[in-house]
Amino acid sequence: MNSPSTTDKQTLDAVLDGLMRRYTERVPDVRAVIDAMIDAGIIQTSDEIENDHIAFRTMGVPNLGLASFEKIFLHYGYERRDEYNFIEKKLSAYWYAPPAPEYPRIFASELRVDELSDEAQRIIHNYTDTVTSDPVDALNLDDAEAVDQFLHQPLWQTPTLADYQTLLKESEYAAWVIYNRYYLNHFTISVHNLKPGYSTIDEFVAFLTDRGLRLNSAGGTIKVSPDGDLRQASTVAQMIDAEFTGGDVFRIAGSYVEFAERRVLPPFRDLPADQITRQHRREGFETGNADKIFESTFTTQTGN
Ligand code: OOG
Ligand code: NI
Repeated sequence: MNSPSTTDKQTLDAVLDGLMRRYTERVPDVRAVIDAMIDAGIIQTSDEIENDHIAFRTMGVPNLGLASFEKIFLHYGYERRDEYNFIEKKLSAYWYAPPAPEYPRIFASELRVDELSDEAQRIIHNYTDTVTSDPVDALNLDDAEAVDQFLHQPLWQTPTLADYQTLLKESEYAAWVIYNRYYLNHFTISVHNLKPGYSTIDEFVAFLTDRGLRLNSAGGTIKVSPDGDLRQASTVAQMIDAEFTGGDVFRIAGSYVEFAERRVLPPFRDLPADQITRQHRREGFETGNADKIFESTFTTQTGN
């Protein structure tokens, strides 16, 4: 890990705050989960929550996609790590390690647009072709306000409902990105450091279910990596009233909340609990888990 300068940290803090603020406003489940945790005495304030990772989705076309998007966080000292491939969903993803352990990891994915049908490609390019140079190159990445604006601005024209629905039939991911763009897709509550009774994903999922939260059931509620050490669950995305070009308003999937348990790796299992830190636990992500977590925004889960 390289150590970021104080100014880089201040900029990153401000960018992350801006993302979390808008995300909390548009995803009522964030507040619902935090309030339930406070009510149950698991935490006193939301500051105690450890954010395992945040996630973004991108459109893989020239001037956009991961090659453009990742420059923002690489600038703040994030480092690109493993690649993941989702053949059926036509997605590629990487995770990025943070510049210091108090920051969340990033999971960022990209739709391989050139693998879609001609019609879907035509629709996507109709919007994205208006971006004729990499917009991140034009950004002053040391200006937190400019970056915050960028992440929440329309990168292309708001789609029509007809285009959204055509994309939805072929790629739910494409439909999500054409409307939601770089809005934070989810943040992730680490459960393994919570107090006894809530520190395994099974216990935490039981708690959430008890409190009436609706969880993604694709492939089973709890997604477990083959090594058994990365265990994840997520809420079903909340619906937002989206306004389309032409004035149509339609309820579409917004963002969701994820929960992760990273188990202590076999060589460190005998270490006393107070000596366990992030580097003793399972790192990275898992294709099989992620494949199902993507579906948190899909109509098969939202039911809309
Ligand atoms: C990302 C889904 C994958 C994880 O932790 O494996 C994921 C998305 O829905 O964009 O978040
Ligand atoms: Ni995730």
